[in-house]
Amino acid sequence: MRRNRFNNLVQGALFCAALLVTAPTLLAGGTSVTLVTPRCVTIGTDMIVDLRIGAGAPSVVGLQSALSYNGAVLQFVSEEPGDAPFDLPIYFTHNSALSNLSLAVGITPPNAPSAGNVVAKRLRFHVIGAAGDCTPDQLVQFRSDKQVRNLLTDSNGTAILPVLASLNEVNLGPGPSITAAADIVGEPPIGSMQLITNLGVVTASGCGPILNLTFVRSDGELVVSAPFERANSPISIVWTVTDECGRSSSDTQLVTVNVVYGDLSGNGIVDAPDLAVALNSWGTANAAGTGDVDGDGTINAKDIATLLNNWGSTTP
Ligand SMILES: [Ca+2]
Ligand SMILES: [Ca+2]
Repeated sequence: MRRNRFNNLVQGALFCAALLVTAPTLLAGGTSVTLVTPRCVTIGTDMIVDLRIGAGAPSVVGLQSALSYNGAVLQFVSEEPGDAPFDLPIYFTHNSALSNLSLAVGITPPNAPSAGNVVAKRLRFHVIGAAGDCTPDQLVQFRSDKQVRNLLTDSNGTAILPVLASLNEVNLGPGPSITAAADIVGEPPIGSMQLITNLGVVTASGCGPILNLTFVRSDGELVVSAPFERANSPISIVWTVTDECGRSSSDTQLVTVNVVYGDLSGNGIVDAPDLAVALNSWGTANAAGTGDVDGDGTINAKDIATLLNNWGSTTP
């Protein structure tokens, strides 16, 4: 089975919940910082910002950060501890008028320094306003401040440059959802073992504005509307939506070609008229699949053999 891109059948309720954007930023002093920020968030939800020190940091014992946030969208709620070994709050200030935060945390001596890959501090915000157009701006970002530099320190209090730190805003909004259309049971036209059918509407939601919709058909067809062959019935279609937060959800639709295998004449039994249809189409291929019992695109001895193998079978 192969995975196919399918970008134009998403209909129904789409809403903007969050948008993950990776924007490399370079601060003064060679500080290398990556912001991963959901620009779109749902009003009324909370958002957690992880202040994470990157992997491979050399013997860190302290972190100092100056941050600012978009006060039109976010309301600062609380500071929360990071993960071990960062157990030592040093200072924390919040200036609500300026939408600024300044903080420092550390490791209580004589505990061992950290090599990074750890969340040193968590910040909780409440979403009070719409983030607007989901363009790649950060809602929370490092601030340039002469008094409070963004830096990591070692056990001598010396700054470690480049700082390996990032802000990861964890979106707590609802994940994506997807609902495929109802299962289909259909009869192919007389003379054919293939069903051509409208699959209906797939409804998907998630953080946007762009949702990526893919499908996998169990018969390996790459075109979702390709005919469904009786030889492959029932055929499953697994629909998957992936939103801009990288989260996915799937739903399955089943298509059943409802005819006894080989009944080209449509009278409910595999019999002599079916043989006549196949022989009349011998050696040809046609888009409607007339006479093609096994669905391989040509009418030949294999179709006759399949007919004979099913001789006398009836539609239940
Ligand atoms: Ca028949
Ligand atoms: Ca055939």
